[in-house]
Amino acid sequence: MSYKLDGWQEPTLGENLARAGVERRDFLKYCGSLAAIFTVAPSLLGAGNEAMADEITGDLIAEKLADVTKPNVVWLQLQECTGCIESALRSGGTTVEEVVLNLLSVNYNEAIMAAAGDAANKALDSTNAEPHILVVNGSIPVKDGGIYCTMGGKSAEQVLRESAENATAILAVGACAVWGSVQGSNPNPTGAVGVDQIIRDKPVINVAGCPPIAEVITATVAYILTHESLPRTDAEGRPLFAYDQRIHDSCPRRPHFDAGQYVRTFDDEGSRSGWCLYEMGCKGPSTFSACPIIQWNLHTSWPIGAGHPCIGCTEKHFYDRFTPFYHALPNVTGLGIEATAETVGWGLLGATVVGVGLHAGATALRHAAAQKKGDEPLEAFGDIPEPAEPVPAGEEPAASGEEA
Ligand code: FSX
Repeated sequence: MSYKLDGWQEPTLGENLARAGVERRDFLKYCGSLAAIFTVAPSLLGAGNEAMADEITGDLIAEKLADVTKPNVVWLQLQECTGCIESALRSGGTTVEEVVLNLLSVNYNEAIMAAAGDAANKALDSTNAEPHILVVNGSIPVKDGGIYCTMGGKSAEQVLRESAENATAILAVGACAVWGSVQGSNPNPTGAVGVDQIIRDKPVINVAGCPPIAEVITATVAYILTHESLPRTDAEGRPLFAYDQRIHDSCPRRPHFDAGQYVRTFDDEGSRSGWCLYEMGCKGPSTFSACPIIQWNLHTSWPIGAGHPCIGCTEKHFYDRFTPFYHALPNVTGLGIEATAETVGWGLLGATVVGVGLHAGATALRHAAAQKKGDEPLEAFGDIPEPAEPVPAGEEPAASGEEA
């Protein structure tokens, strides 16, 4: 299925870049970073297609992106906090990224457009009448006739259905648009649901997170524009290039988990030494996202990097499943696979080296099995290593001997 839109308007991105005085070198650098995101998870290519990984280069993306002409976009803000569009608008600090965002002709967005009233409604109607990309932030309330979120006298559900009709690609951006998020949590007073619970006759790409990583939002858009197809997704509709890896497997605090070194209070010695946040409620062992790799604010930091446990916001119904956030996950699968490797892993897997690769492989198998069952359970896989005493600040914690 092709997602190339008829009637896209000139000029091309390449022409826009030239007019904006953006150097080709900077554009190539940006495209190189996109290529890196697309290949975060080479496994997304699937068996027999591994060679394609070499084809996803910055040069190729630059070539394709430069030829793209402005697609029209309807970007809806439904029940949400505007954090997602804040994230998207602050996706980078370079002129190139600004121009790439300007590549989209966002004809309707409640948060940033100047138009109001009838003019805004007309902009929405006229864009909806033609092929366009639909981006949705926020959940859709379906209780009580949808009265909890209305625009121009129409319910959010009605606006969504009308906007989806001629859409050639639909992106649900943020946990709210994907699963309903906090509003959709028990007792869900507004009957909040995600986009793919309303739009069932077209694929919906779920860019999960509260908010999603800015680069993942723009990379998903760039992927569609350059590939003229939708990215491959997991069972939850999330693009595999960004949601194929478990946070726990790439976490820089992982050696401390392996060594049984846990933070127990936010200001203890373990906290100051950067130990594992599992006992503080970290949901990294049950959460799939590229957070440790891409991070936020131009790779400045990320929640776990800043010393806060992951709350699992890229996972389905994370608020109902993962609260209280500061309680340790019960019987978490994967916790202790290293600790039990000597008693289980060696014999079971016949390996001579147990490291993250093996761990990730075991995780992938379990994840795939869980996906087949339709949901990702809170996992129960192994024993939790005995906690070690925190070391004083400034001293190196003992390493487990295994690579993170
Ligand atoms: Fe939800 Fe987004 Fe969290 Fe907020 O649009 S995913 S509450 S960051 O803003 O929808």
